[in-house]
Amino acid sequence: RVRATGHSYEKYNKWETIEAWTQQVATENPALISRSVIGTTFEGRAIYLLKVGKAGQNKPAIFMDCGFHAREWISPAFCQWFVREAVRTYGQEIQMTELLDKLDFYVLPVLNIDGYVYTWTKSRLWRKTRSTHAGSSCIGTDPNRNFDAGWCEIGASQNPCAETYCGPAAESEKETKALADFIRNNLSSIKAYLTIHSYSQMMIYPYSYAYKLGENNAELNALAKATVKELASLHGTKYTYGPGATTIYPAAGGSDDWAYDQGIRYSFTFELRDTGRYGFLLPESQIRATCEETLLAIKYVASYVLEH
Ligand code: ING
Ligand code: ZN
Repeated sequence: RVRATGHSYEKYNKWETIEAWTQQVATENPALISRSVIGTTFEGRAIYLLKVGKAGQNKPAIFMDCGFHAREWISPAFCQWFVREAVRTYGQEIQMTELLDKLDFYVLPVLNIDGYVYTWTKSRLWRKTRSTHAGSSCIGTDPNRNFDAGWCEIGASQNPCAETYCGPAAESEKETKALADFIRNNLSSIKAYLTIHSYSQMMIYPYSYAYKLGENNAELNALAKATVKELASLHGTKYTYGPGATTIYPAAGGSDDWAYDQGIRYSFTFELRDTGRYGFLLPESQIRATCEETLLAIKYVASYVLEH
């Protein structure tokens, strides 16, 4: 037998396993985790959100999502790892204890669940959602071109058959609408927005939808520089960093730009390992090291946000 069907933090888990894990990790850690459903996907699956932190009044929050793009399997693996490390090290490690005492992390383990399921069952390199479009037999919208931030102006396609299809309208996808609604409804508490993708080892900040810089660009640049240094301290993994349009490519409709324009001043896209040797097919043997180094980066950003 290849493997039991149980959950493992060092394996890629199929959706049903991740779904059961969200229930179990919340039930087993009631003092630190609560689970909610923020919406349903095109195919009707529940979109779960874990609130991770010690109970308290008026706490600031950091929102982090994984699994925008179906084939980027290391991304959901990291959200699971982060939650495990939060509950494992709370009360043991000074930094994580302080973070969870003073702020809440909203962790969305998989946004594009339908796409993720499709990569497990039909086509490993699928990227988009699985929604249908009137007048086309092509399937799916790129969730990271579907936000109302220069929507479909650059680096996105109006062709439903394209990998970067922006959708028929901003927030046309049930998944992106659910995420945007949650953030809009919690804007007073959310201080940072972090979205986890792969691959290329980059830390990206606004803007991607235009060649312009955010109001606190110098601060974001300095924070990114210090964060990638922290990340590299563990295994020497080198990240580049900068505004999206000039660092990776111009692309409108991304969630980081949208969150930033909502007033969330710390908004980052992380592109995890690797730089192309395995690409989206990052071996399971690299999950541990990738998640360990990324955890350092996320904790570094969170501690910075807490102080500012
Ligand atoms: N990269 C991102 C993408 O959606 C990106 C890059 C980041 C675009 C931020 C726009 C805004 O294309 C991957 N690998 O998905
Ligand atoms: Zn991606």
